[in-house]
Formats: sequence, structure tokens, C-alpha cells
Amino acid sequence: MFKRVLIANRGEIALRVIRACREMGIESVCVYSTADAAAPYLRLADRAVCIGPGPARESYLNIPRIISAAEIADVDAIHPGYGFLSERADFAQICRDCKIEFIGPSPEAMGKLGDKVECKRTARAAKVPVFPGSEGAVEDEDAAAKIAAEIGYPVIIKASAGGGGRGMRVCHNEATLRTSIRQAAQEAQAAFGNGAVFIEKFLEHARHVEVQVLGDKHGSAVHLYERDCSMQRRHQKVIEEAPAPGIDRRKRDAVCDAAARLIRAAHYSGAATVEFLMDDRQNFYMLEVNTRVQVEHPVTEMVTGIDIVKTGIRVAAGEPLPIRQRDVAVHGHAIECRINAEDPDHNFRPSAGTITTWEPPGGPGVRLDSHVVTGYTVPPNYDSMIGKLIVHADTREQALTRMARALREFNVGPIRTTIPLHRLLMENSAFRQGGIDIHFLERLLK
Ligand code: MV4
Repeated sequence: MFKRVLIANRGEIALRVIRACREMGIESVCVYSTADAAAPYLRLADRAVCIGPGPARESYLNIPRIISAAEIADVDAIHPGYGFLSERADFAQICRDCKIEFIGPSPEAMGKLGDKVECKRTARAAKVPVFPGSEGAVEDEDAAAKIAAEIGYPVIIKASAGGGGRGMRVCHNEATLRTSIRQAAQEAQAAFGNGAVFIEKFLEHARHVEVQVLGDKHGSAVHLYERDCSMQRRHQKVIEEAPAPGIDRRKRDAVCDAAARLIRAAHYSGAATVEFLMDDRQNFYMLEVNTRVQVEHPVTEMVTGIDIVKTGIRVAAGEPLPIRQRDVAVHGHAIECRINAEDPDHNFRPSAGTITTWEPPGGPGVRLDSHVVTGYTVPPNYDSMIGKLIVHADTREQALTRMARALREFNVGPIRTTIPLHRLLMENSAFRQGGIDIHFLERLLK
């Protein structure tokens, strides 16, 4: 096992990894920017190393500075968390060149699944359902028009190097497709340095269902079942839950097995999430693969009892997966609310500043993953998420009631947060009945 791990991240996920390391007897070295210098979670690491000023490009995204910190602290491995450098195959390769283990997939597996055209190719070969569309990248307007005529409108253009909704365009007819395809390719080239675009059938009403998978370096992969993340706004998830409500057992096993097959086919080690869209007849289509631990991993940990962060560290150290597929079972229901320092009454504008009131909830079945303490100042430089409130109970109904109770206890000020929005959502009858899709929240907020 590793003796010492550097954490190339900040906030709640840095704290989550510090905690995992402590329980595993691994020393943790956490990097920080000057904007985070006063953050209390840094004192829970064995060592903290300043890597630069507030702007992420000069600190959390700065590869030479992070590698220098890793060399100086003499770590065996780097945990990238989520965001920042976590999905950068070039960073994973640099870690390898420096003989530092990257806690995540190999640069080859990351490259294969991170490129959406390549990922879809791998998925098709592994008999994982994908949307009908172009086999690879579309070369020109005529080729795009021909495929669209075959699959029928509406179609969606996506950038192969895009993700999380960036670089997408929906087209309802051939005229808009022809102009959009060129613009999309130009934009993709400018934004990602890769102009490859592809098209597929566009599904209007859908749910976002994703499958958590863990792979090891010995060719094994197991899935930890699915999460529903349909409650989102502008491609930012707001609430996640496990299991996904209202899916037939056979469909669920089929999609989860497909996800594990894809991860195995890519010779992937570490934590991965395979995203799918599900239509109203429970047909699944793969969207993309997230090659990192995700924000919403706790809901899966709560229902399976498996520590995803610790397991990711173990497989990076070369250990085989400690679980077989038949050992993985889902118990009860878990829900996560993302607590953001944003004002839901003013178009979710960021609400940075010092938190003088922080009264967190507690009691049975309540977990709070947050780096905030009373007196903590939310820096303006980064993502606005300041914590995640997760509850677990026997049934979905009981979990919703428990979440409503925990949100009622949760008192934060004077900054604005998304807590009041979550309180409203827990009362929403469509949500309580499990009948929502990816456009639900944007419709509600109109
Ligand atoms: C789609 C789609 C409909 N049809 N692909 C958005 C993010 C990226 N992961 C893929 N996305 C979508 N791809 C087809 N063929 C609709 C979306 C989409 C979406 C997907 C998941 C969660 C929220 C979403 C919000 C808008 C659009």
C-alpha cells in the first residue's frame, strides 16, 4: 500500500480523501492555493503545501507546481479528486513519467473513454446500447445529412472532446443541420483543440441514469448499481439518489451489466461512472463515461456499504477488487442534496463570504460531506458547492421525509445557499412520486 498520497484538490473532496487516507494508515499531503490557506481541513492532512495563488490555472490546474509538490513531499501517489486535473490523460501520463501513481485509470483507458467517438466505438463493440447515429466522427455536411435522413430528425450534434453538455446542438431539419455542423466543428476546435463532431438521434424526454463501476488492474470490474441524477439545472446536478426510482429489475440489471462490460473492455482501473439516458419505456442509451470519482458517489456508498474512495486507492496500489459482483447488494434508499453557496432567488448567483452561522443537521441516517465550519469564508475563485447532505433510510419515501427533516435543521448564514430550494423540492409531489425528467427543474423554475 502507499505510504504517502498527495491530494491535488480542495474543499469537501480533499477532506473526503484525507479521511480515507487517515483510516487506511496512509499519510496525506494536501495542496492548497492562497485563497484556501485558512481552510480548516488542511490541518487534518499530515502536511499542506501551498502551490500558488487563487486562480485555478496558477494552482489546482498547474501541473508543474503539483508535480513539484509531490516530488518535495516524496509521495507515492496523487489523488486528483473530481474536476481540475482528474480527467486529464496528459496529467496521468506525466505522473507515470515521474513514477508517481495516478489514483485513477491509465492514460490509455482515460483517453479511450474520454473521447466520445472512441467511447461509443468501444461501447458498440461491447454490446452496450448507444443512440443510433454516425459510426465515428462526421466528415462533412453531406455525410451528416445522409445519416440524419436515415435516423430521422431531431438529431443532436456533439463534440467528441466535449462533455457535460458543452458543444452540443439540436437540429430539427436538414437546413439547420448543414449550417450547425460546420459551426459545431469550428467551435469544438477552438474550445477543445479537437474539431471532431458526431451526430445521433435526439431524445427529448429522458431521465439521467448512471452506473457506478469499479475496475482493477487485473481485468476485473464490478458495478455498484445505478443513480438517478435527473434533477439538474444547466448541466449541474442538484439532487442525486440511489437506486433510481421505478426501474424494472431486469432493465436495471441489463444496464448495470452493460456498464461493467464497457469498463472491462477498456481495461479500466479505478472508479468510473457510465452515464445513460433512459426513455419513458426504460430503453437505455449510453451518453459518456466519467473517468473519476464523482461528486455524488456517497449515495452509492450509503446503499451498498462499499467505500468507493478507499477502493479506488486500493486498486491504484495494485490490489485486486475486494468484492465480487454477487457480493454487491443495494440496501434501502439514499438521497443527496448539493449545498451550493448560491442565491436561488436571484438566478443562482454566487454568494461568497464568511459563514457565521453553520448549524449542521444530524441524527440517524444523516451524512454531511462538507469542509465548512463556523467562520469559514467561501472563496470566490471556485465552484460554489460547499457541501453535500446525504440521507439513508429503508425506503425512498422515508428517505425523502428524513431529508426534509435534516434540511429543516440545517441553518446557514448570512450567505445564501440552495437549502431553501431543496426544502421546496422535498415537498414537490411530482418529485416525491419519482416522476421527473432532465427538464423538470428548469420547467419548475420558469
Ligand atoms: C443527449 C440528449 C438527448 N439526446 N443526447 C447533456 C450532457 C451530456 N452528457 C449529454 N447530454 C444530453 N445528450 C441525445 N442523443 C440530452 C442531453 C441532455 C442532458 C443529459 C443528461 C442530463 C441533463 C441533460 C440536460 C439537457 C440535455
